[in-house]
Amino acid sequence: MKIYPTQNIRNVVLLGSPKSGKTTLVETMLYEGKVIDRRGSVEAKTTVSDNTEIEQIYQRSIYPTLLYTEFMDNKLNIIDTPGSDDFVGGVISAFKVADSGILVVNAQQGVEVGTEIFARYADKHKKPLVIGVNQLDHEKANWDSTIESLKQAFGNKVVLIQYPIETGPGFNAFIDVSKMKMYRFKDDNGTREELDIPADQRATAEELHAKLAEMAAENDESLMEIFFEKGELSDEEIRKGLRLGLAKTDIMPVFCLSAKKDIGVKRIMEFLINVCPTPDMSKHLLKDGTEIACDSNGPLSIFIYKTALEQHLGEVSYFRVMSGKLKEGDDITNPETGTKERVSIIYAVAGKKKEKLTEIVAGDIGCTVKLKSVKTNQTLNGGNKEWVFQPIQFPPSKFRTAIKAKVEKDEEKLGEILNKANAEDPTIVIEYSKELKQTILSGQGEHHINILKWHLTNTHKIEIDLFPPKIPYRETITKVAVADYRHKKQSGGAGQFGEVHLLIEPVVEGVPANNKFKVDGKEVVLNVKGKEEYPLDWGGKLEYYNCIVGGAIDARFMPAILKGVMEKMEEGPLTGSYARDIRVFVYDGKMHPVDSNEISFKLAGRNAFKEAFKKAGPKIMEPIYNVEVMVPSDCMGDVMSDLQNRRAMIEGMSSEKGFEVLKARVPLAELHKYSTTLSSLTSGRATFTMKYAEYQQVPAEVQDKLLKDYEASEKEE
Ligand SMILES: Nc1nc2c(ncn2[C@@H]2O[C@H](COP(=O)(O)OP(=O)(O)OP(=O)(O)O)[C@@H](O)[C@H]2O)c(=O)[nH]1
Ligand SMILES: [Mg+2]
Repeated sequence: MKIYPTQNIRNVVLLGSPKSGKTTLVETMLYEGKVIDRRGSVEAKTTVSDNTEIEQIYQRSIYPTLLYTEFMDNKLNIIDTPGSDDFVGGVISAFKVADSGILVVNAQQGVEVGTEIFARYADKHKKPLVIGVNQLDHEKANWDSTIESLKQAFGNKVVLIQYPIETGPGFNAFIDVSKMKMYRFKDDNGTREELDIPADQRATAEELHAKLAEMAAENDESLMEIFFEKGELSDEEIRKGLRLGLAKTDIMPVFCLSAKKDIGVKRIMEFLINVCPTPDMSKHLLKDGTEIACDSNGPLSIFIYKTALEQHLGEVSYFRVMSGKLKEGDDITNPETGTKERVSIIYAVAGKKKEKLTEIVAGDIGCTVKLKSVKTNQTLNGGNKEWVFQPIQFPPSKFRTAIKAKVEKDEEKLGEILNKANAEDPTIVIEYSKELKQTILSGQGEHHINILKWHLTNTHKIEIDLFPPKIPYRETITKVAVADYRHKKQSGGAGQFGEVHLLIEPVVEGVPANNKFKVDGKEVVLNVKGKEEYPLDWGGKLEYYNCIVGGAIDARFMPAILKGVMEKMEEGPLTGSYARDIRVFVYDGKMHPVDSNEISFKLAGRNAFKEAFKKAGPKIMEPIYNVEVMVPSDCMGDVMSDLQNRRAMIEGMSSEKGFEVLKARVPLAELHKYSTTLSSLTSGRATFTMKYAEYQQVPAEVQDKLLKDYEASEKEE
């Protein structure tokens, strides 16, 4: 393949709801670009893009796939992304390297929740979108309602470049109101005729053309002047206006497509080349905020946006050249780790098909293999450059599960593989929770995790169990209580003796500790001699007061008592969860001249604390999450009643362009597999986000159940 200069490269991400036809579209684009001479299909598991075993099993895209195609002396780097919300990480990483996108909309459905979500992400990343209304050949295709839903969702950004003469199986022609031509297709292989617009379509076409010219003109003053003067713009002027409007993400031009029948595909490719932004138009910032120009004569720098383990190749690193030129054999350095890497080979990529390049320039996307230690989101520079590009910001996870190898000897290997999985897909997060004593695996949804499970079983031959993760409950108290405990042991030689009297009360933020208390109706006054305050790793704090009078307990035993209390705070008296926000006043006790030692006081402190805790109106607290659900209006009732069954507090509802946005606070304990339920309630048409909010006391019946469960599990052990 020849070396394409920056101006002749277009980087385009394909986005859209599941099954809208992205993979089929890129297949046809490769065919039009003569990268392949026969088109495969998703059903036959023969597409270039969905080339992994797991994608073929599920007949859907799972990974973002890079595919080049050559057209009109330009190189198009297309990134085909998965439509399912579970794999959104791949879409987000594609935004980092693409300069524009095609939002593929299924003409059977019109705008779906997924369409809207991806458009939002594109907006956030300031990437212009072209809309491809696909599947117009399908008998259920509905052009008018699709356009209506597009206008509802994206308002007056939507501008028609084309419209079909007929939809359904008879779809074989559309009017292009930019070129003012009709394109008619003779076969399913993209053979087209360019014809004059038939008389009965002229009025509609002219009206839409005028609208298009006006929208194009609005992006530039000189165009505006021409438009007012002549009431018209030339083809070239319309292109210029659209190019400006697209770059500002002010317009979303709409095209007609049947990816399957190769109708409209060539025309959208021409538009990508003639009008869509070139790589040097995107802004790329370093971590320190400096903007780096995409200049092939600048210093060499590449950004790794994806890594993957591929058959026959090993570790493959996908990158965009951010600046300069990368040549075969170049040495580049990772400024963050100091690691030097040699690029022994460079490939242009069309899925599995890799075409060797001797050089690749700024703005182009490719891959290399066998780098020593490169991860997604890293920058590699030539010379001594210290450039580090801003990393891709992956969305927080919304599905948690505990994971364990079925046989213990696999645990170590499992850990290694999971760490690698995270390096390849940063939306897979692994964390060992010391508190829960579980390895917690998080991802974007159950399907996301199941794909990983499939790889563990099939690729790595490790059998695992997935099970609901424990909830990080907290324990606290609600009132004052006292307790005393004598630890005494007389066995053979030296005995053990320690007696501790203590009082506990809840820490209430903003209410300082007092020395007067009411305990069981009696007034108690303590003589506070010292106070220590300990913020706790798991949130909240412990305040520890020394109120000993008359030397009842030696000062040297006070740390041991604290240690005992702390041990019980770490394994709360109710359910073994962390305790928080408690004041402990040690006010009396007894020593033995010979038998008292630290261990005795630690045990006495621990047990006195435990007894007092149980009398002090103990409560279990649970983590509450802010949940925001985006749901089509017709599913609202089901989603709402499901949330209510999850002890949700509905906080608000608002309508947004055909969807309802529901805000609620939901206990984490009730959110297990929420993404799966939501998906089945709405046939995958809804989405949600969740974010930790605060700890709240659990309702009485939940507390009772937790206490019983804990008791039972203690007995078992
Ligand atoms: N009739 C018709 N069917 C199409 C067209 N494009 C795609 N399909 C079919 O729609 C289904 C989904 O197509 P894909 O290309 O896998 O869709 P996708 O958007 O890549 O789906 P995900 O990867 O799951 O997000 C397949 O059965 C295709 O054959 C089209 O233009 N017309
Ligand atoms: Mg696909």
